Amino acid sequence: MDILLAVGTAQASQWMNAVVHVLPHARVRAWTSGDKAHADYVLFWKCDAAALVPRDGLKAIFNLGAGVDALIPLLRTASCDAPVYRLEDAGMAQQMADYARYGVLHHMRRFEDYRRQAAACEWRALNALHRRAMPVGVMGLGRLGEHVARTLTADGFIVRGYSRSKKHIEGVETFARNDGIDRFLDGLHVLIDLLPATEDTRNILNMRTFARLADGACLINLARGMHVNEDDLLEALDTGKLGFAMLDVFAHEPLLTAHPFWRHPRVMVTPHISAATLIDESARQVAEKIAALEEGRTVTGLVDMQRGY
Ligand code: OXD
Repeated sequence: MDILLAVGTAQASQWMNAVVHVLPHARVRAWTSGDKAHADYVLFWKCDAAALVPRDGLKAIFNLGAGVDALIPLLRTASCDAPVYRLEDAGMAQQMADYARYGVLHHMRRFEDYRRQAAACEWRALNALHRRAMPVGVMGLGRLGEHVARTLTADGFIVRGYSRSKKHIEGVETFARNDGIDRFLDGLHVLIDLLPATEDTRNILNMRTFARLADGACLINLARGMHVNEDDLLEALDTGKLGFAMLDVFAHEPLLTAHPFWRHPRVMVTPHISAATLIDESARQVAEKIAALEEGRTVTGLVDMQRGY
């Protein structure tokens, strides 16, 4: 079996070692410019569209990250119509839940207010928020969003979930796009974004969205920067409609030095680290899926090109 590894990041050699380890009987090669040769499977992350050209024997492409939004236009450029599988969790859900939980606790215990007070050497206890009185909303209930919603529910928070189609998650009040977004948003104290990046979700976090939240609410964006209308977010923070934003993803990454988010007193910026891809675990998952495909078994994580995720 021929595996073509097309990884355009500094971790390419780590991926090579991991893939060789989990697929010891396969011929694994790294993509180089001009390679149009036979491959059964292409494993792709942040590489050149030319690696995706239709090739002899190609059965599937594996996206070696959570989001397929960057891959889809490259497939179009390369005129490739092979099925695409995404990574499912592979250790990312726990990391997302850790990040989200940190943000929710930060908000509940008013650490942002204490940080400001401390800067002025002000010793003053504030009324704490109570977890049952500060509903948390998770937008996007895929593998990652569902895990975050379940984790926060288990922590005793009142959690609402929003997704394109109706999902049932024990203990979570769920809303589908057809129900309208307003009932989901109304009065949320924390809004966590884990939506996929599609044309439907572009700019979904805008002034209208923020206006429905509780005053001083917290936004945690773990999904994509293209979801945020940045001017609206800055205005909502400046007026106090939003009290705090924890942002891990941006429309343009790395975030430019001049960007106001860096210096905004109510924004915490992290450099797209909410869930790192765990290479060994991910390679194992890909190998299991390849084995299943080879045996004609059904494999989950197939990307729906029409929906875009
Ligand atoms: C992503 C990732 O898709 O880092 O953002 O996996």
